[in-house]
Amino acid sequence: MTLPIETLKALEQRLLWLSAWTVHNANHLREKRDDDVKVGGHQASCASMVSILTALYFHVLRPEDRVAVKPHAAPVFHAMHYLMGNQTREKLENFRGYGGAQSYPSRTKDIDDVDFSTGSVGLGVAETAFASMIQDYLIARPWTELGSGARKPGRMVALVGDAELDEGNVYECLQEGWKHGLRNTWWIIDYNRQSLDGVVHEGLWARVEAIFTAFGWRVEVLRFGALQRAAFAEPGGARLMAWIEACPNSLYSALTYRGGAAWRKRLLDDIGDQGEVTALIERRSDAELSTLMNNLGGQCLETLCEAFDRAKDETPTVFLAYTIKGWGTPLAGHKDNHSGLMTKAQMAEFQTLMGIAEGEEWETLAGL
Ligand SMILES: Cc1ncc(C[n+]2csc(CCOP(=O)(O)OP(=O)(O)O)c2C)c(N)n1
Ligand SMILES: [Mg+2]
Repeated sequence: MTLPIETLKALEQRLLWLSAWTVHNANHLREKRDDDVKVGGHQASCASMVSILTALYFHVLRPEDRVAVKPHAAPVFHAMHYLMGNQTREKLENFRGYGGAQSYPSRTKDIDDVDFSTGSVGLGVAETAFASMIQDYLIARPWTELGSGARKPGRMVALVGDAELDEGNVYECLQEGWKHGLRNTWWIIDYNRQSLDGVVHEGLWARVEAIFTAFGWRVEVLRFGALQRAAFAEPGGARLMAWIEACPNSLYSALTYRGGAAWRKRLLDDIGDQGEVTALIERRSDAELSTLMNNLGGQCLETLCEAFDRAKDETPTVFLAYTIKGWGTPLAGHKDNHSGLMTKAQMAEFQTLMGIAEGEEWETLAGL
């Protein structure tokens, strides 16, 4: 069964809310023990991946597939299982506490069916490729469940933070995979172009594309969302597209953080023409302009679902999904958002925006 986009959108918004709330509760509401200096958690890292997880889990994943979730997206993974009844409110309330849901997905400590433990960046990524090679080894042995056909082979999927590509083991495993005819492996890169303490180098995507192509992978670059592509088709749209393509990562982040009015000023300064381009920009309110500029490929459910549907054969595939760190929250694009937390005031504003009534924060269907 395919869920309609509106349903996927509602699920995505539930994941955005619940992951942020879980971290907020642990830091600002839960009673602290004397030695709890800081609880932590990563609201912005979660936000950049909510659309990807939604499209993957609720549109394309099959029971036989296995997933390594980027370490800092653990709250999104837990939120998803909470919605499905596989995670408890008690464990979410105790996030990062003793016996609570883990800050990085853990096979031994979490109860919500984690496939690969992650935490050390780059490790979960490589594990999926090796898991796929082991799967092929088993398929070739008739006495195994996979070999006899009693069990279906699955795809091994890694949800990857862009800074995970700094880890050397990723490249060791690309080479090993090439030697062994790697297949049934997907890596979905959350290309928010922000790491722990800085902006990712300009033009990394071109290097990524070249490396993966060299090792026989299919590369799917998901740069623009459906709203953006529709705007590019309007008169003057080609100029807007060219501007986005040339925009440095640091400027895109800064304007994202500052919002619609800042986008308008900068775009009019740079490409305003008193003609088609100006009209395209002026047709939109500040809020609409901000939504448009935030609608990158990795934050667009239609774009993600279509790309996943296209990757039908066994070819190993990397999806380079452009995202916004902190998407949909007041942390979007802020330079210190990696372990930054929404303040109580920002959270209250975000709660209103999400339509969550007071006292219903943990309700699975709140805001719907
Ligand atoms: C092996 C290893 N080195 C360093 C770290 C510290 N560390 C935690 S998060 C992070 C960067 C995360 O950036 P990115 O992968 O882009 O994820 P994002 O939060 O932007 O989605 C680093 C280096 C780690 N967890 N593991
Ligand atoms: Mg990043």
